[in-house]
Amino acid sequence: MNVLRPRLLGLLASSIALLAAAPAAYAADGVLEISQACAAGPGCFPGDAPGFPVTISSLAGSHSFALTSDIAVPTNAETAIEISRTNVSIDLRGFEIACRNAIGVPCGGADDSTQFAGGDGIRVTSSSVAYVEVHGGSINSMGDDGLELGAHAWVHDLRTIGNGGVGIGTNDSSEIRDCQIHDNGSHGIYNRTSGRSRAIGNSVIANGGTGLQMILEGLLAVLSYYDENVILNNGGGVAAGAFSGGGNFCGAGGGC
Ligand SMILES: [Ca+2]
Repeated sequence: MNVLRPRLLGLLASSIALLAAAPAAYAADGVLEISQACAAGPGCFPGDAPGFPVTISSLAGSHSFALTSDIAVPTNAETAIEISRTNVSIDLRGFEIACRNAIGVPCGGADDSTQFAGGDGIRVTSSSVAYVEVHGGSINSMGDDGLELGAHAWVHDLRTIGNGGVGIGTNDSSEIRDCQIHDNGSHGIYNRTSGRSRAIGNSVIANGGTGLQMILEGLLAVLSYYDENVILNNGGGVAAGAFSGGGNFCGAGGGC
């Protein structure tokens, strides 16, 4: 009998065990992929522990991320994706992030109105996590906010529908462009801190709070700018503290 064979088999077995224990890291062209299987399972890349949320940290090894399936969290207290590193891009690739119960029924609507506390679609771990880009899909029926990002966020070509809290939340110096923000429980667009932001070409309809809340803290608030938006049937229209470019269409639920 070949004496090397048992040792070889042992090495093979331990290698398989290591592979099974390691977080699954799928890299195609440097893009790290996020799927329901890895998100609810072993984790999607280094730094992401098993189960929700998917954690994007500096350990992940890339600035570029993309969905490869719909993502469903099972309760309205859970967040789908949480980001702790600055300068990250997430391409949703047409997929949906949502809260759905065991039989697939949307489970949103539990707004706790507290930043960083409820079940959000995608959020940063603190307001100092800046320069996050999200685009290309939808975030629906989450317990709290669709998006809860920090300063210098760039959100475009996105739908946020029927979330319990804010549709799209950012901090200062952010850009929200070409998004549909409908039927969320709180504000449509909420730029929480001092202005210097732009909202361009969005459809902001039937949100429970103010359509555009681009406020309000300090003098810089007046430097926010919005144009080419449709803002209808929200709890309020546009909060004071932003300049209109004049091309907005506003109706019921307040002027702009
Ligand atoms: Ca995780």
